[in-house]
Amino acid sequence: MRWDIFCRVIDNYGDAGVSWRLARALYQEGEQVRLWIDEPELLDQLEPLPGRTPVDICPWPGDDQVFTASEVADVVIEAFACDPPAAYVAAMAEAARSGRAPVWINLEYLSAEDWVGAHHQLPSPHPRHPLIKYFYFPGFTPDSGGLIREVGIPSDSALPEPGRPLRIFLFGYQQPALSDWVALQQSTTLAVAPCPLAKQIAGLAEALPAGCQIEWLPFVPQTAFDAVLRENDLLFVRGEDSFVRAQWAGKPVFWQIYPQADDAHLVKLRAFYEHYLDPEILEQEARSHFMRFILAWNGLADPAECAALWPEILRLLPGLQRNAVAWRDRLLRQPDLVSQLRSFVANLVK
Ligand code: TRH
Repeated sequence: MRWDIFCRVIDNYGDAGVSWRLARALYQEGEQVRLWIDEPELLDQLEPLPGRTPVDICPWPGDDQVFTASEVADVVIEAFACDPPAAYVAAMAEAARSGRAPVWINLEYLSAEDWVGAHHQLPSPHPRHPLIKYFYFPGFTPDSGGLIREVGIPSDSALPEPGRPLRIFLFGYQQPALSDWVALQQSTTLAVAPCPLAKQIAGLAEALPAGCQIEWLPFVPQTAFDAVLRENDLLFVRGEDSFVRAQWAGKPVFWQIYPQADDAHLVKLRAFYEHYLDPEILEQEARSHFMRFILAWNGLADPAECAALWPEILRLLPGLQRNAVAWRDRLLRQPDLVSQLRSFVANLVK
């Protein structure tokens, strides 16, 4: 089938990163994919030429661009409710009137909140056109749309042997807890990806404790990113896509969620860790320590908690590692987003 994915970049790499990963995964399943994106140059970083997956990349249509019904794809995905251009929607309506209505999907933000299952796949009829848009929610439970997952995710992952410095991967937004937390890092390598945290750490370099090494990582193509994550013991990630990849790596995930107005992200953050931290692996007290640490890391509690709780987090590492593997294995038992999406579409066009 022909698939058109529409993506508008709000900021950073997440919107492009998720859309590109989806485009690539659909292409690998033999689908014909076009990605319409307003900042196509981001793809030069996410998967540089030459050798890039041959998905058709189209710059976001200009206001004067016209579309005919025959140009409309069989499946239209708008990433994160970005709204395809009006001229394209008009062409979708024309296609629908001639009996060839495309399947229109709004691929929503990822959330572990309870309401996701009840809203996943809900139809929303267009107020003026003979079109239906379906909400598609990625998620962590069988009643959600699942997560993007490439085939052949390696299933090994263990804590470092005693004596080897801990390798901590850092990719995050600027935040107040960092300097006190860095000051506690003994026998640690901080593997720092290009991001605002890197700039913050560079400013602290003089004050680093002995035994804390910094490794400045380059921005690697998305296809190499998973392997970089797997080389580390603890994964401090952010946004949506790096957060999911860290879960596939089977290492403890410290999520810095994309901040929203009025601390709306607090609910999402808690909802995730309430699913992630397994009561059969981590005692109530351990889970509560971890939750307090992660809230502080996100600026949603006193930033001083990060340093205060770090020794406790280090003691919890064996449990956190078992938890990370159990969580990954649980997710692996659920169907991935692309297979679920293709079956959903196939059922609608039957
Ligand atoms: O860049 P982000 O902060 O993206 C955010 C979120 O997606 C948020 O939900 C969205 O609303 C906002 O953008 C607009 O974090 P994220 O999602 O982890 O995206 C980073 C992407 O960059 C991801 O696809 C992985 C990729 N990446 C690489 O490919 N190589 C690298 O070396 C690094 C550091 C990242």
